[in-house]
Amino acid sequence: MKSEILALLKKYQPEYISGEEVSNSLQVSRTAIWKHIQALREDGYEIESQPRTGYRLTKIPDLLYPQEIKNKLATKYVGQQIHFFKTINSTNIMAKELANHGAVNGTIVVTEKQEQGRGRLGRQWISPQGKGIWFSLILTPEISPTEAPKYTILAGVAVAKVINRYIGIKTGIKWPNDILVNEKKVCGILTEMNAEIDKVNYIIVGIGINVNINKSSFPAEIKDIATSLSAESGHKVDRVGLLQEILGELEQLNEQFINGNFNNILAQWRQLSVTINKPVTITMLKEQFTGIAVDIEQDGSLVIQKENGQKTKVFSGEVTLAKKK
Ligand code: BT5
Repeated sequence: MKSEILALLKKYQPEYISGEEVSNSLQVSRTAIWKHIQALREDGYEIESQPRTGYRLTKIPDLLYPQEIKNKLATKYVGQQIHFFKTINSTNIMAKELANHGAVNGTIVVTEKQEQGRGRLGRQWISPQGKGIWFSLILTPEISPTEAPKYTILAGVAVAKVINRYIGIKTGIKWPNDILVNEKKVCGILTEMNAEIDKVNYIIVGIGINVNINKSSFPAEIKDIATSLSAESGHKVDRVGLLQEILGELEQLNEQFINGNFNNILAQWRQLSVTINKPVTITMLKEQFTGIAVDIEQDGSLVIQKENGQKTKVFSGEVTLAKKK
């Protein structure tokens, strides 16, 4: 009922709607309406009330509420089920729990703040309150475990394309999972899976985007490597709108992938990549070498041409781009 009342208020915005009209169209008592209005106010919605005129919505809070994300969301399944938390340890951890309990394909977990946001290999992902988009998408494609890394590629393309289009600033993808603006990291992706030997049960695509973070508020350990969309564009970014665009793009690319068109996604990745044709240093767990990143393969691996001309495929590791002279 609360969300139906909210929907009515939005429909009438910026005008008033009378208590009587709400009561008639939703078949609910005036006292119940008042209680729901109070609850909406507690959620951060600003609603004016006038004795004979009724109610008027004057401000929607800057929060990633499911009802806001779902409002006019143009997807069939991605983001149609939303689990929202004001604070959580990590959306990837919660997404795994939900997937283990049968969450449907396309479910997302979204939060305002992560207390144990995670990067790869147990690294930390800094996720301050109300300033970013920290979310995880659960997908259940019928693929083999070797195909899972393709989801990092797919998600990178989705985020980079949307930032270019929606915010109008130029992004690049650094293999395997970083989205950069002006050579600094604005987004990281953590793809995890649950699988048997030859079948994926589910994929979790965790995406963290620094949206409205002041450069000065990044902690010392990342202030030289991180940036945010507001810092780069010079204006505050509408997080709900941005997330809706990303969910739409993720669904479209996922459809391409499951219909056998991963090549199309790879072609877009090559266009957006800041790694291809660049001198790079690759750091793996036990090894480090340099070369030119010449291509990305179907399996999501990066092809490096070493100085002796030999080509080698890299499946995981850290890429450092040579500094511009
Ligand atoms: C990543 O790991 O870049 C993957 C980050 C994925 C975060 C999302 S948020 C929603 C979901 N839930 C989670 O718990 N995680 C996912 P990696 O490539 O390992 O990079 C981690 C490194 O990036 C850290 O060691 C820092 O150097 C740096 N870093 C940490 N927080 C950052 C931030 N907010 N912005 C930019 N860089 C950051």
